[in-house]
Amino acid sequence: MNPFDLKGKIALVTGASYGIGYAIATGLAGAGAKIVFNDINQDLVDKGIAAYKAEGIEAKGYVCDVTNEDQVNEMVATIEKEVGTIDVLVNNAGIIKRIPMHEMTAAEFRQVIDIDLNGPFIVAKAVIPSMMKKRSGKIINICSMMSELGRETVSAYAAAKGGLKMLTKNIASEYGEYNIQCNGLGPGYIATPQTAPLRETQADGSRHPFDQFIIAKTPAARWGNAEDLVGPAIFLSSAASDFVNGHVLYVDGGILAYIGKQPDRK
Ligand code: NAP
Ligand code: GCO
Repeated sequence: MNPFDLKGKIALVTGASYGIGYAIATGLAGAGAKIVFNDINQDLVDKGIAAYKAEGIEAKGYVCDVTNEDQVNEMVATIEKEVGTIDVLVNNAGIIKRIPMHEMTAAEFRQVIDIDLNGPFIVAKAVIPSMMKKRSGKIINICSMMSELGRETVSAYAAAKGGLKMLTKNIASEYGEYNIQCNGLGPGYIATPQTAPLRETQADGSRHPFDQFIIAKTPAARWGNAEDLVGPAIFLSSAASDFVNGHVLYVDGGILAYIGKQPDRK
């Protein structure tokens, strides 16, 4: 029996029209899962469905704001009626606001916390009852380097992702007896639209200072690609991880292990 086989499983990936969510969903489909996903508006959902179809994946897409409990409950009920019980939830939807904390408004802080922390709570809460009945389920929360580290301008995001790490451990603790495993996936710095501003080529043609910084901080000496997350996501979604619970698997090229390259060392 192949422990990584997802045939017969239904996986919900939030915010998965593109970016990391899309790559993870495509990978889970490649391992045999049926993909359902949501995004914030119909235009994104339609684009996502078309992109999955181009990959030969018949994904079902739903318009749903993960911060809206009524929308989430309706989406989960519709999926359970139209497709079946959700076996795997990947809480991927998220935003970041890069603003110095003393300039950030409370409303901006709350918006990041709402999407990046309250959203995963709301969606996990909606899928857990059916997983409890089935006595089986996988919940994967997309954490971050900022679940462990801080940096300038990302106070709200770090607070949310730090909280998401602890929400992951608490879901693991509270629902492990129902054979539900909840783990985090902690991407390092990944080349997606969300990090595009950090990789922009400068007017003089040089690399963005932050781009150079990340290369020096990463033993792999490169930014990650969304595809680097697929294998770890399949692992955490499959029987291969049935005794892995409450863990955050960092997929960061080694950033968290490394003090960083000495500036003048070639
Ligand atoms: P992305 O390119 O910005 O994609 C995020 C997706 O989530 C977008 O489709 C976005 O829709 C959607 N979304 C935003 N708010 C939503 C809401 N309220 N309800 C439903 N969907 C919503 O981001 P990404 O780089 O793929 O990141 C995906 C996840 O990985 C995020 O949780 C992020 O924090 C995390 N992460 C990213 C990196 C990285 O380096 N890229 C590293 C570590 C962790 P819109 O297009 O409308 O915004
Ligand atoms: C930033 C980046 C990071 C990445 C990711 C790192 O501004 O520092 O956006 O936060 O998105 O979360 O793991």
